[in-house]
Amino acid sequence: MAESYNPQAIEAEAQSYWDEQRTFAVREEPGREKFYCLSMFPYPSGRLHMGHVRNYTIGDVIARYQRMLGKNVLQPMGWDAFGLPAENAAMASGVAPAQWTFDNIAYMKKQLRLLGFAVDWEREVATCQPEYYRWNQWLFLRMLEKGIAYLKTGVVNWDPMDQTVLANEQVIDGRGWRTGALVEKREIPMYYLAITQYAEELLAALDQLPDWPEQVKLMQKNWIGKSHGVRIGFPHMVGEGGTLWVFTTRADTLMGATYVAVAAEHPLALHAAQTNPHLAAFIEECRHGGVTEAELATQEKKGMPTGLTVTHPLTGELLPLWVANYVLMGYGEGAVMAVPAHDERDFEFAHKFELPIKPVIRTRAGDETLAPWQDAYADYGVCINSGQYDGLGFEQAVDAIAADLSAKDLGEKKVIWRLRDWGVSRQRYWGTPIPIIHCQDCGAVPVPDADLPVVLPGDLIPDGSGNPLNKYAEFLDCACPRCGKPARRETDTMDTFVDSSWYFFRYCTPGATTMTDARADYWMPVDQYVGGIEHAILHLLYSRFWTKVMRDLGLTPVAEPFAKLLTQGMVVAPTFYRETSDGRKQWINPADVKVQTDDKGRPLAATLSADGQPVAIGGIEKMAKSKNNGVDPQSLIEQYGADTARLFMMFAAPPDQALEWSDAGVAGAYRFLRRLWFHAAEHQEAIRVAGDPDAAALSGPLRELRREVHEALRQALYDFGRHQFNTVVSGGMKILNALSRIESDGDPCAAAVRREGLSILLRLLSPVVPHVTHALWRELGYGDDVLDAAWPAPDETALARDLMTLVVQVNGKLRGQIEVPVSADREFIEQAARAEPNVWRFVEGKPPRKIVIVPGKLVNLVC
Ligand code: ANZ
Ligand code: ZN
Repeated sequence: MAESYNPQAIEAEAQSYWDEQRTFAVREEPGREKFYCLSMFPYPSGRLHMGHVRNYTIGDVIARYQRMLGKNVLQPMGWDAFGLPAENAAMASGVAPAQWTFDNIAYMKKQLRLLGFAVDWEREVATCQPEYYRWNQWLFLRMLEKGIAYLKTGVVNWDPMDQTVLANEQVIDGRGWRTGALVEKREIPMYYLAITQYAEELLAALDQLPDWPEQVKLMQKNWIGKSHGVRIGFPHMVGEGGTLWVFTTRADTLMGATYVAVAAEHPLALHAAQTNPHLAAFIEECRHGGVTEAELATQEKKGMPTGLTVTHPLTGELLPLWVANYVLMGYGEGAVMAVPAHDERDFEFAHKFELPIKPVIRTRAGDETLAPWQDAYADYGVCINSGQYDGLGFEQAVDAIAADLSAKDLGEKKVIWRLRDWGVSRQRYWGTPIPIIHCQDCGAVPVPDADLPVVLPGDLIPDGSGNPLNKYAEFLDCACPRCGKPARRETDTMDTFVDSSWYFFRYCTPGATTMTDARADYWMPVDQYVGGIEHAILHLLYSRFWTKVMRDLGLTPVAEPFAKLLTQGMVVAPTFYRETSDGRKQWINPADVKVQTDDKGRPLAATLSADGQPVAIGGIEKMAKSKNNGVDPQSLIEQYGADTARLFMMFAAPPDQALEWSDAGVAGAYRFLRRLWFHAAEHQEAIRVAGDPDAAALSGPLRELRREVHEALRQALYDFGRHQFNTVVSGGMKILNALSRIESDGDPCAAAVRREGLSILLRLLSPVVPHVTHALWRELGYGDDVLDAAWPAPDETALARDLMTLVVQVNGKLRGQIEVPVSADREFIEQAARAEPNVWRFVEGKPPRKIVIVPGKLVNLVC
């Protein structure tokens, strides 16, 4: 074999071996345990980044580990191929979105292949292919039939200059990204998927996902947002009179309500605006504000009185009615009873507009009567200033108040949800066409199944003025499926979250002529899903929902798509910058910087390599273009090879924690692989001819050394099971260190221990560094393919210790320690303890009065 480690040659050889053997192509094998290992598929942006490399390496290590355990492992890969960047690229460079996307896929696929992932590429899916998205359309039609998909008006961002709808990310500070024009809200008809019909199950089933991170489950839970509260009516005399309903989770604070506020779109606000131009202008202003909840929570509190009043349902007091920008039309009743003493937002608002603040809950400090109030007290406590409800705790007060309101027909307990139905219509080109045809006579008519897929033309070039499908007659013009008259095709496409909601089913059934088939019943659910925490809410929730819809349509027996979830940590790196003359930070790539460090490796100062002048050291941050602190995986692989990249990634941090980039760490990983190669090359001949170690015949250092190997193996196997790959790698390093201490190759016992030790090491590390272990497995004559080898198991006889260490005490004080054979009897231990020089000094040679022996632990001599 080659004397020196040549990763490029080794990796190319291993990869072509796997390709020729079709090593990772799998089929269903009923009766054999399967393992479906899935990493979140990438958006084909053009190049892999380090986050991808980390994600897919973690997934690959798990997949290969499970395969070594003997399971039938499916690890597929594909492309989340629809989305806005392809349209932007088309606009910027004139390359059609389909072309751009497939070019990127080809390039990134080459990069992925260089990393040696154990992927069954015969199952590759790109979501922009008609054979994939036709099933988005097909399931959408089934949802229409079941009333899960429906049409409703929704609010969109409208750029008045470009005459186009903008995606949320195209609105920057309230203005269109291209035109800079003030963005307006427009109401247009859109399709929604009734995910709220599944809210209860989506929430309850989280409890049946023990192998999901708690944090992710909590985020889903908050997003679904089940609120128990009371719907309370405030009678009013507006128009012909009526009742204004609010929703509150704090009915116990009803006696502290000092005003009532409605959303700008609320009918009472619109009514008041008819005779109040100021209010009308304010409502108009609110229409330009943010739409997301985060925007509403953080924006400055604005409001205006309507001049109207409503009646407190219990006291009969008249309360002023305000319009406030922090009240959402789409939540609860679109109206709140405001209790400034106990709600942050109401407090801020009341403070600003000098509305009364009335405390009705005892604070823990008992200081509620002290004015002026600094802040709302939002915790629970007993009622005060609340008449007959004084002294009641939260639940008692809510029950009593709800009962009294109910007697007047002005209240009832109610559960509401934060979760909204999923609006899937996008006024964008590069997505799945919504399979609807608009006919003047028949209205919105579903495309018949036989006419699916509605194929998206791939070569239109958007010019910025909206969806190019709107001007493309070949797509637009069609016949009404119902009456045959000329009709117009729907040009909205589906939210790209649809594409990622079921791709894991499609991987199971390549070539299927139905949405899914029995093969998916074998593979689903995904046993291990690996991906970024940024998808903890929407992608996972939509996938869970889509799967449940498929289940209800009889397409799968599976209710939850992902049995286990691992959310990997970020890849972070130091940042460096210089300030430009106008005070902006110019970020400098770490590769162009020389850093001086202290003896603990902490950075002291940095200079730009090009000019030797200092640069400022910024914080450690997520690798990103904006901070110019990324390292390109391609150059890493070219310099060191894929195994080094993989080894560094696995060794530097546990998968779920942040991984800090370190050039020294990468170089260290490379050195280890070189040492491993060198060790194997040096002892190749001896290993090839050596036999198996005879456990009984081993003694002394060789026996001890073999014990170390098996102990490291035992620990590493445990760490593999809990996905603690960094300590798996350090276990491998321990084994190599132990084997390096074997001196002689001439001694057959020594050669046997080395042979066994290296075979353990290669199998153990094969999931992490598959190429070098593949090559060495063959070179050392262990077999053809390390992937077919049995997963190593520690040998119990090797683990047994010859000697044990006992602590020796004199009168309970630690005075020394002794090593005795595990089989030593009491007398032997006593003699050894007394012979220990330090112990001898303390007992002064006198026989002790009593000797206590705790087996395996200590000896205490009582004098
Ligand atoms: C009175 C009150 C007193 C409230 C108090 C809180 C604290 P969750 O838990 O998220 O369901 N609210 C209700 N509808 C709203 C809307 N359309 N827009 C903005 N806020 C609204 O929150 C329920 C609480 O959010 C309700 O309870 C209401 O304020 C507010 F000391 O009512 B509360
Ligand atoms: Zn028609």
